Amino acid sequence: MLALATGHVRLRRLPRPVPPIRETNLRPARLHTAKGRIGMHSHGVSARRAGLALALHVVAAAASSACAAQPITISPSATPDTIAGFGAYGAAVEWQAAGPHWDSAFVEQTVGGLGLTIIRDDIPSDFEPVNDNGDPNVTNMAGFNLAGGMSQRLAWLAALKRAANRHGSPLRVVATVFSPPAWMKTNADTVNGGSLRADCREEFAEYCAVYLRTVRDSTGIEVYGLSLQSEPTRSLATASCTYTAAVLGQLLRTRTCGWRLRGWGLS
Ligand SMILES: [Ca+2]
Ligand SMILES: [Ca+2]
Repeated sequence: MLALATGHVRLRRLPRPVPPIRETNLRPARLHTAKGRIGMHSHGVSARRAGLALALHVVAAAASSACAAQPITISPSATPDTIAGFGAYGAAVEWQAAGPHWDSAFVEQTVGGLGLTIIRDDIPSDFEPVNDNGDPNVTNMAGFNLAGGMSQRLAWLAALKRAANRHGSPLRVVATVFSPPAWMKTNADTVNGGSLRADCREEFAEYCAVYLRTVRDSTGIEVYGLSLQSEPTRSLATASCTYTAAVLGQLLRTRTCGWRLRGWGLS
């Protein structure tokens, strides 16, 4: 696995055999395509794919970078590590912006062209805009918002899965919470940090579990992994929520999602 924590990435076709690829000066990456760009996160890089050889070149970062350059050499002929896949986060347009966020050409480009096998989605904060009912153990689907951002995500994930099937590729979906719904938080907002209310942990579990079940039932995708919070120590002007290590540990040990998902036939 190669963690692309830093660097701008540019793709180009290479003649075979693919020479070693050298990457330097890694910075927060954007993967640019003809249809848009995709934020890069810690995912593996597959430098070769049937009929298509791709190389990732990191454009030299600004000299003012606070991170010391750490050259990495990748040799496609040696496989000391298992590469789990090649992944990215987001669609052609950021979910927070006005859509449309993707089209069939973009999906084909990412799955068929780039060989994407891992995708990260975030659970929209407006998925449960108000509490569905007073019982986190009984779900009222009428209280969940399947329109708007969620409908676009579901259509996009379904299109990714169809493309992966067409190309005979695996597809792993990982989900992340950027912020619980505002009504679950101490600051009653999805932005500017705040924390999950202690009395809403079971409600939060319901919110996550219903998302996972909805994705499965709508697209056939069983989400591979769930992150309960992206960047849990950072309060941002964008969607965010802060946790101490102790509280996040308590949340993990609380009856969060696992017990409910097993009851719904999810693992
Ligand atoms: Ca609820
Ligand atoms: Ca409920």
